[in-house]
Amino acid sequence: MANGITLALSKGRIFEETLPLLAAAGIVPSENPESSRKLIIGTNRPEVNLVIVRASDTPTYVQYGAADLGIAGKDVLFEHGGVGLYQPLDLNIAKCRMSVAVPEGFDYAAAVQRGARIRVATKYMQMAREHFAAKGVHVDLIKLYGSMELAPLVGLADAIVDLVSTGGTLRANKLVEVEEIMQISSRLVVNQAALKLKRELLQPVIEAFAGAVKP
Ligand code: PRT
Ligand code: MG
Repeated sequence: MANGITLALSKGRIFEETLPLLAAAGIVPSENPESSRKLIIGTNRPEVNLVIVRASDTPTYVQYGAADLGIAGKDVLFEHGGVGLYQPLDLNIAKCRMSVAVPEGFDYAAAVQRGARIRVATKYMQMAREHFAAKGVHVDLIKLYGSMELAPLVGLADAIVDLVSTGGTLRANKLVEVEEIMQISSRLVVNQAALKLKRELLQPVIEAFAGAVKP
């Protein structure tokens, strides 16, 4: 794939919401990763391939040049740190927010007020650490890899830091949002070396994406 370009995408919401952007760049995937088990997917353009990766792995593939470009959530980019990545565009897709949530009965404001140590379960250690440090709130962070909503229900944590979109998952587990940390959307990330070496292939894709971004 040295002569072409490789785009790293995760399946699910990012893949679905990227399809119209790809179409604007004249790129149509030959298979749907949801039904295919292939991890390398061709397109209508012989020089463009897609690689299907875990959402949190996208920045790593692009950082090391295994993919020339990719699409990743701000949450994922924040945890990765962004080393080696050029981030030319906010694509305004896969939107949600990073928030602090607690069980319905827990008085978060009072706990913060009296300077209690709060136990917080999250997959987003970097984001949580910086948020609470900036507020001067003492926390013990507990790293989880998923189903954060369960942690306060079984006494593992007082609070969680997680992504919220409709709020349905929080409601279903009797949790309430008490603080929004930041608005999240997905960005286009490009390998810095590839941008120089493959500019004539990458630049038109970046420009087509820019023209197709919805406000
Ligand atoms: O596979 P891996 O664990 O590495 O990643 P992932 O499961 O986070 O991937 P995926 O495909 O689910 O999410 C990819 C990106 O979509 C994330 O990095 C976010 O930037 C973005 N995104 C947008 C979301 C959501 N909305 C979202 N609602 N990612 C996750 N959620 C989850 C959230 O964690 C919670 O469990 O959905 C649940 C809440 O949804 P509501 O609608 O009930 O509030
Ligand atoms: Mg998920």
